[in-house]
Amino acid sequence: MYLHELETLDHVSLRRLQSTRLSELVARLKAVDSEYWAGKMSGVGEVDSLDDLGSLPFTAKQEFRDAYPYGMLTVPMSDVVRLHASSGTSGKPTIVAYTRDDIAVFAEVNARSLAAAGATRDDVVHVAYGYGLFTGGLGLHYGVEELGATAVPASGGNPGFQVSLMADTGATGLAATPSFALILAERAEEMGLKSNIRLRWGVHGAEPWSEGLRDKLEAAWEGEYDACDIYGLSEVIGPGVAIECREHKGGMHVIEDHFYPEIVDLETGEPTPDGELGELVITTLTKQAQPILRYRTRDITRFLEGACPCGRTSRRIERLQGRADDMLVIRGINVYPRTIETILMADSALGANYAIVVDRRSELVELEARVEVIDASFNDKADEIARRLQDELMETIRLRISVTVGPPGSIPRSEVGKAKRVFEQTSDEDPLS
Ligand code: DLL
Repeated sequence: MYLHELETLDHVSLRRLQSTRLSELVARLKAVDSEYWAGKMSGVGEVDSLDDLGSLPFTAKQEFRDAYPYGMLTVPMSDVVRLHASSGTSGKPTIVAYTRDDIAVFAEVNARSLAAAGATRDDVVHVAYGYGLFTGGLGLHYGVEELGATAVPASGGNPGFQVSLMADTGATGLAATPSFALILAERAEEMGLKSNIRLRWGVHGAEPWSEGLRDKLEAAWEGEYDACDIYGLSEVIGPGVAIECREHKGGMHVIEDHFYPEIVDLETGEPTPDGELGELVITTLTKQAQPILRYRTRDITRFLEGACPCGRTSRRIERLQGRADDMLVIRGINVYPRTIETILMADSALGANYAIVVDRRSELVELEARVEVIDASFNDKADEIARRLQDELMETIRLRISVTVGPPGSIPRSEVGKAKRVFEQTSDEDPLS
């Protein structure tokens, strides 16, 4: 563990620490002289402990757009040492700012995350998240350095070159989206370099992925490879908000001495009963430049019960179901792309790449799942596999989803940024072409 004492704090001490940090934060925010914060904090009374959290207002993504670029700052620009941005789906990006202390926290939470996944100072860590405005590359990079391991700032793209580099530098850890980690594994296989690369662990996140994809990833990198889920979002800090430990994969520890989590009902905003699915809401307890109160992440998950064998005492959340905004409503049935992925990836005859096509050419919207077989020996079984998957999808989701099974390599891969899995079809042109 990177910060053993803090990460194993008993419940009462952790809550006391969180309460102190929250009340200090609220007192500070009330004194900020800006239009945004005056509006946000008007009507907020005393906050002495976490018990008062529910009296604080939520924050929505739209507020970043309205306050663009600097309206949410709580410090003068002379204290800001870095900006990141997340590309919005439309319009202006979301700008996020960091003081020197924020950068130190960003490095700390990523060092803690890497250590949870199994990293030590002896690791050579291949960082293949994009460097730049995206928080993934620099966030993990600073975490690797903070831990004292060796960072290789490879960034995204150019998988052939990256695979050679991993073999040459002796990479033992990999930080990459799950989809890019798979592309690297495929390329290493094609180039005959698989046995020259001895990865022990990976931290994979920034996009939804399933248990089936984990199995395929761990099988692809062979040996002792632990593929751990890492969660984060730029509005809160970037990667390092929650991390799976290698001792008990199946849920992520929220780094809750910095990021206080709630799970609320999407519609009402009320806390969901323990263990039920809802929207993750996060309050930053220590951010300086741009703290955020009760941020509605739109990410759907639930709290997991029980102690974790790794000894960390922070609460755990389940692997994300997806974003509320990504939910498809097809003929009255709600379905998250990740639910479809879970069924597809459980099939051992299939490779790990897939696409979902939402066919909107007629009033009656149709869904199609496109997959590829894992190797050419399955090519002549395509029809049988398609029928099997259609039945399973029908049984689980209660929706007729047509399945098209292609040869290995038939689904396009995205080599930079987050994998695109869902494609809209509105004309006769193939949306994947
Ligand atoms: O994706 C930060 C990050 C970088 C996380 C590297 C993990 C690793 P944004 O670009 O702001 O930040 O996107 C945040 O991505 O609200 C989720 O919807 C999604 N997301 C992030 N991690 C996961 C994950 C980075 N482990 C948005 N599983 C979030 C599923 C994830 N979705």
